[in-house]
Amino acid sequence: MDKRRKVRVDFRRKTKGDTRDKSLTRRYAEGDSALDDLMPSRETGTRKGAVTRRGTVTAQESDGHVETGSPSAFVLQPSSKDVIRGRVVAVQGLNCLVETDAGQFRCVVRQVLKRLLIRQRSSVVTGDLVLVRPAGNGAGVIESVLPRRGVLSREYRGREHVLISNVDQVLIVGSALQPRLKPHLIDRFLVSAEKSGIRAVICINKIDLLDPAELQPLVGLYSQLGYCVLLLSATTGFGLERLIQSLRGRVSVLTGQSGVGKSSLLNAIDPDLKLPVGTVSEENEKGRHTTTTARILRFRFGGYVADTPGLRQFQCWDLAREEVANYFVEMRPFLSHCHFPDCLHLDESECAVKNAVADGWIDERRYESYRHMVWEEEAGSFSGEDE
Ligand SMILES: Nc1nc2c(ncn2[C@@H]2O[C@H](COP(=O)(O)OP(=O)(O)O)[C@@H](O)[C@H]2O)c(=O)[nH]1
Ligand SMILES: [Mg+2]
Ligand SMILES: [Zn+2]
Repeated sequence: MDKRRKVRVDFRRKTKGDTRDKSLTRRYAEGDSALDDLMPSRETGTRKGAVTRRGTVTAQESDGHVETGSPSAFVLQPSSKDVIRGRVVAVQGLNCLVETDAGQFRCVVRQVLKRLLIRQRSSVVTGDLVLVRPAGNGAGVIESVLPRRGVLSREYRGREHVLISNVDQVLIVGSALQPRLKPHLIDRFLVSAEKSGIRAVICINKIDLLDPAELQPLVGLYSQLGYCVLLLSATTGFGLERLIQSLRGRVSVLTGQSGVGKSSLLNAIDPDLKLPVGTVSEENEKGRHTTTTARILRFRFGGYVADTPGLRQFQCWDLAREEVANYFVEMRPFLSHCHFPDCLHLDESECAVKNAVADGWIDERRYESYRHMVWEEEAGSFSGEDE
């Protein structure tokens, strides 16, 4: 009896539909406009709340071969030559705010493009590079979406939903103390970055709270793996020049636990941003009534940063445990040398990865991170937040 119930729980966990899903559903029920574009309701022109599970499945079948994240097909011939290239910096319901060299435009999406996107179960998202036809008075029409790269997405009912596109890099932010550094969390974010094919920069803030020499082993390890590591202090200004250099001219996403100082760092390098600091913003991110629309903010020194609570938990939505090892860069050279081709590098015999750990080629703590991730993946509870 007991045994049966256990099996059923595991199965449900595996199929996901867990916390993230619930919060999406709740926010959707509360009319969160940011979620409009994640929802299939536009398809039939039905109003919010009219989405049925059945509808989702039907559409999936007819268009099953089209991936949400495969955008090259979005490019339509513009209807006229008077189009300007721009970047979508915010999406609100049916409107997109597009920044161009000729200023900002409040845009709607051209009908024919909208229909094409709907058929592909996609929509214009923040970060998209688009061609805009100005319509006077700061209004415009989006004629095409240029091919995307560096897409961040999350899972919703087993499907990928793009949150933001054309991301150049993710800054994985931790703090030296308060809260103390969590290398396992860094490793998870690194795996997500590797899988998304997005450059990762490791930032350790609040370096003013301890002797930087204490972090040397960790900094050495990640540097050796090829990751850029920045030691920072939003309070004293230490390292901020290098941070600016790494953000300038790129689209960046910051990820990391609450309280590590992400907002403080951004305010310190660009006071115009005026982001809320401290527990208040933490509350907001979890709260019900704040806007969760993805937007990207422009730095005064050039470049953009995404300001989206949902992106805080930057993680993979469809990571299989068999592929985790591929995203630990130092394991790659050994993977083809295991005795079993489907080796998970856990308890198998003649495992080249475990041998490499024993011989000191692979850091033991990193290997522990790997084991944890594979176990969690098995339990279906991979989570980048909290621990
Ligand atoms: N000592 C110290 N405290 C910092 C530093 N950066 C931020 N803090 C504090 O850490 C807390 C959380 O900062 P916040 O920017 O809101 O973190 P976020 O949740 O990651 O955006 C605030 O009380 C900040 O004043 C730093 O470099 N050194
Ligand atoms: Mg913050
Ligand atoms: Zn192995």
